[in-house]
Amino acid sequence: MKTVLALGSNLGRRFQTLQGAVDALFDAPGLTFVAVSPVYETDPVGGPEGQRTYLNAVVLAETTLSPATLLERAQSAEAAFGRVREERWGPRTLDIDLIMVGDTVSDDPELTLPHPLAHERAFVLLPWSRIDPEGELPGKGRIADLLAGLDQRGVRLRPDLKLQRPD
Ligand code: PH2
Ligand code: MG
Ligand code: MG
Repeated sequence: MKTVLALGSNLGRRFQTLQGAVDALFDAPGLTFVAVSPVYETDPVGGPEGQRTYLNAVVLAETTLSPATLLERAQSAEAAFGRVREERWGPRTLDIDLIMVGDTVSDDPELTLPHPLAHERAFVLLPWSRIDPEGELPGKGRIADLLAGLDQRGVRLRPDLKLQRPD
């Protein structure tokens, strides 16, 4: 199945953390790397005033894992980078969100798929569109069409930062 994961960091060594997340995600069987997006510097959406900007990127992969197992993989990578779950939408060293897993549609509160906010987040859709221009969010439509309706001013390309494929 095709899967799309979104990475974000706004605490600590943000770029190094994103590269570490890419490496950690593919460190075990069941997930095969396809592409990683450019890195974007993005204004924080929600959360407390005055938090730092995020670095965001998107990873495209193929998987044989169930959504629940993929979520565990993502959460262990978050834990490896010192993520402490505190305030909702507050600052974090590393956030890894499952955006879609194949055509799975689920309203399980532990793992809603596709991600319930992805269709309105330019910091997810813009990086994603760069590596998967024909991509679609199951039940929501083509990412290019979704992006056309969004304000993208808070999402700025960082051409000086390039993530490498996993080692
Ligand atoms: N993640 C959030 C809340 N707000 N804002 C930006 N710019 N980037 C994020 O990754 C992000 C956010 C919750 O996970
Ligand atoms: Mg998130
Ligand atoms: Mg998350």
